[in-house]
Amino acid sequence: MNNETQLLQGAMNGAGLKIGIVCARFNSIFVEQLLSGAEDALIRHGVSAKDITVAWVPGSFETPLVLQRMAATGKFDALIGLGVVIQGATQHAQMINSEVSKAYAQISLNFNLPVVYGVVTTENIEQAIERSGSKAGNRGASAAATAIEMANLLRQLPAKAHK
Ligand code: INI
Repeated sequence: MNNETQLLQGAMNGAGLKIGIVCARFNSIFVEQLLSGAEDALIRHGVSAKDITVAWVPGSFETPLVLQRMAATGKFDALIGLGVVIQGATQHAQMINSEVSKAYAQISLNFNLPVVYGVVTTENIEQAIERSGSKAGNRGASAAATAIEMANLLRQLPAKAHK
C-alpha cells in the first residue's frame, strides 16, 4: 500500500467502550459459556465491568428486539447477541437463524452501530460444545473482539464528518 494512503483499522483497546450483550436462555448451558468468553475477552481488552450490560431473553428469536431497544438508548458503542441454535433440536432452526441474522444487520444499519452476531448455529450438541469454549474456540470471545474492533473503527468515521 502507498505510504500516503489513509488506513482505517479498529484498535483492540476496549477502554471507555460501553457494550450491551443480549443472551438467549435456550441452550443456556452453552450460552453461559459464550457469555463468560465474551466478558473475559472484553475485560482483558480494557473494557470496564461497569460498562458491560447483560440482558437475558427466552430464545435467540427474542434477541433482536432487546438489541434494538438497547441501540435506541444511544448509550452503547457496540452490541452483541449470543445464542445457540441446534438444528437437530427444532424444525424451525433455519427460520430462526435467517430471521435473527437479518434483524441484526437491520438494527446495525438503522442505528449506525456494530451489532455482532454471536449466535452459534450447529448441527448437533457436539458442535455446540466445540464452539462454546473447547476445540473450536469460544464464539463469545470472538464476538467480543469484533465488537471492540468495530466500535473503534467507527469512532474514526463520525456520522457527520466534515472534510
Ligand atoms: N431458541 C434458541 O435460541 N435455540 C434453539 O435451538 C431453539 N430451538 O431449538 O427451538 C430456540 N427456540 C426458541 C425461539 O428462539 C423462541 O424463543 C421461541 O420460538 C419463542 O418465540
